[in-house]
Amino acid sequence: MIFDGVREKTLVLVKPDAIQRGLIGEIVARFERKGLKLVGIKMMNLNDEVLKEHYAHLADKPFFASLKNFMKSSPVIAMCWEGLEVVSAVRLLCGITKARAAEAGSIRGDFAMSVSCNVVHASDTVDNAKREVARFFTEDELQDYRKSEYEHVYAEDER
Ligand code: IDP
Ligand code: MG
Repeated sequence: MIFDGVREKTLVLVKPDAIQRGLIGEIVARFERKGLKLVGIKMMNLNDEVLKEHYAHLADKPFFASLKNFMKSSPVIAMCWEGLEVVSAVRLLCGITKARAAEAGSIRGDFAMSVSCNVVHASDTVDNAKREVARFFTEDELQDYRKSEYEHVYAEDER
């Protein structure tokens, strides 16, 4: 039996800079090798409507228009990853917003130099993750399956 904590979900976007630089595989591999479970993935074009919602907390910033243009400059990969405390685990894997100051070993720390072009988006809280997963995926786009490696990724009392 898998307990509900292991089913926590988070949203990750592979941003246009990473698509252009051929980093999709590298980024997906970071989450896979951590032991996370991929439950949804698709390539999509973002529009102003979804970006206004997604980046509502930045709407009054001077860089908001250029952020939207950047996020519309090519398709993105939207992914939903699942695991125990996955929201905070994925934020740690991604590193801080300003990529050139992000910790070496993190995705932004290893692959990016910019504040804006920082290769990935990851949900920042459990509540926002719920909203963001629902924004980018319908229920039937999210898979429910058994991952056999879980018995090695988690201890008995964690899964
Ligand atoms: P986060 O992506 O690390 O959660 P947020 O503050 O939520 O950071 O900002 C969302 C995105 O907006 C960032 O990832 C980055 O692409 C862009 N952004 C944030 N701050 C700046 C800035 O000062 N200049 C330009 N772009 C920014
Ligand atoms: Mg954010």
